[in-house]
Amino acid sequence: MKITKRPNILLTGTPGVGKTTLGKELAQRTGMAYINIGDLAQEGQLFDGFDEDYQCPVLDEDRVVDELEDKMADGGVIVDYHGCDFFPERWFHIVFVLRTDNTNLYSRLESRGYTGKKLQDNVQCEIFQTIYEEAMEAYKEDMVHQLPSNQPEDLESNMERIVEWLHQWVLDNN
Ligand code: DAT
Repeated sequence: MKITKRPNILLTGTPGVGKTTLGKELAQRTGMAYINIGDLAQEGQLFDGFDEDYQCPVLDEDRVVDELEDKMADGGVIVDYHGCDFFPERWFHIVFVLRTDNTNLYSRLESRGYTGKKLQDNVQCEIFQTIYEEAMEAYKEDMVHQLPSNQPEDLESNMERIVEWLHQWVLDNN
């Protein structure tokens, strides 16, 4: 039996930009596996200490990488996380950084219950394009693509764009 090779996709960007929404929908449409790193860490308690500033546990990056290594080697995985520089570069065939306008992001995070410093810092993270720059440093520049994620139409067009890229990748690599 011939097994079709499939790529791994990284969805990254500031919290609230729509990674989970896009990732889950994409997984449903393509049959790829969807992995939310936050959920994975929660389930496996892959934490190392506690961040007093943000009142949240700190991700144990090494254990996350160990946990995922075998699955990533098989391909066909969509990874969702608001950071991207601790994953092995070789894992991914393409990296999408979702981007959301500030006012839009502000209200999304506010309705998620973020307040004060946490809210301000996350909006600033988007304004300073922190994750985009992190991605451009961690991966080959031509692998990194920004996707606008402001309105429902963006979700649809991003999905179409990724599905099209995926089909082409599968044709080229099998
Ligand atoms: P993330 O996983 O990046 O934290 P999310 O998928 O949980 O983000 O989305 C945050 C909120 O924004 C959620 O209420 C759904 C909404 N949202 C996501 N994508 C959107 C889009 N393209 N247009 C409008 N709202 C969107």
